Amino acid sequence: GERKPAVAALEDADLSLLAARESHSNKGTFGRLLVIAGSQGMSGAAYLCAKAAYASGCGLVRIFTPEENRAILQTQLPEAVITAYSSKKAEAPQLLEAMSWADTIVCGPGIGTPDTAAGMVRTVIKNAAVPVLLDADALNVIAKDTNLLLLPHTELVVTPHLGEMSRLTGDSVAYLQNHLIEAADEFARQYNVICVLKDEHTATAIPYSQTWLNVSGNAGLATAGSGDVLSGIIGGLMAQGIRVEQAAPLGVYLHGKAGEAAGARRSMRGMTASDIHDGMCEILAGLE
Ligand code: NPW
Ligand code: AMP
Ligand code: MG
Repeated sequence: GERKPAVAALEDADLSLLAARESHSNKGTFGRLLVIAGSQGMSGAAYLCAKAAYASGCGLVRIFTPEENRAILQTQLPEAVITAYSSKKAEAPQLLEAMSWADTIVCGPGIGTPDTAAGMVRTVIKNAAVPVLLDADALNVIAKDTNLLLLPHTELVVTPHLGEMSRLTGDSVAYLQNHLIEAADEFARQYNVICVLKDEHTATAIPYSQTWLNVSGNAGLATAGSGDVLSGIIGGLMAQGIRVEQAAPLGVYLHGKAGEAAGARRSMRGMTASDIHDGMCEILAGLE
């Protein structure tokens, strides 16, 4: 029968879910995030995601990316540690080593969908011992074999936009747009994942529990790389030890607030995904 999920919205008062930054601390206190992202021609996705994780307060970010991206990422984001894989040898042993270092894994922004990317997604789902967020091309890989999500897995967050969700479920974008909450809720229960179904008002479904409808944000967020920033924010919150069921809706809300701050400074038309990083700092500064 029809099951109507309970829906609620976060508001500014809920930003208190971000506890004060522990003063007796070091970078390890704030978590290690592995970002599996980027491909040749898409180093930007890795940059935007990793930088957003730092902007959320994460202590250490390591980027797993093709060798071609090493120099550019080290230059753009010297704070990140780079583990680069070469197309000349198998990446799985290197990936498993990097995964064993991490408190949380984000996989997918800009990885493309060739066989190497598919192999990495499979390796992550099958072998991760920590919470995982799957975004972008990781979802496009899974769309070709949704049974991957039925494998035993650690806590999983998926962050599809409507195009990606349409590939995952076979539903049309128009249908999903009109049934956003139900679609997120059904997917969450079917695969036991937290489903962040992104649109103007993103729905975040926690399986067999609450579904959140986001109210922050603006049309300035409709820009290239905006979703890569979101996966970095949520991953960064998860790595800091915020419970996954809280990190997902909180990250979505913060991303929206950061977008509002960026829009106010740069205009909704003029802002780019990088401005969302600055917006994050502005919002977080207001909380400290
Ligand atoms: P339309 O026709 O545009 O309205 P794809 P992608 C639809 C990386 N990036 N409501 C959309 O519809 C990403 O991380 C790298 C309705 C279109 O059909 C990925 O790995 C960047 N429709 C990879 O690129 C910056 C919606 O979905 C389709 C919708 C490909 O990701 C850019 C487009 O989706 C990018 O982030 C909505 N709310 N949202 C870089 N600089 O390195 C989406 N659609 O084909 O999955 O392409 O999202 O660009
Ligand atoms: P992606 O398509 O993966 O780059 O993700 C886009 C991000 O921007 C998601 O978090 C969306 O919820 C957000 N977004 C896109 N368009 C809008 C809009 N018109 N209003 C508010 N948020 C949006
Ligand atoms: Mg995206």
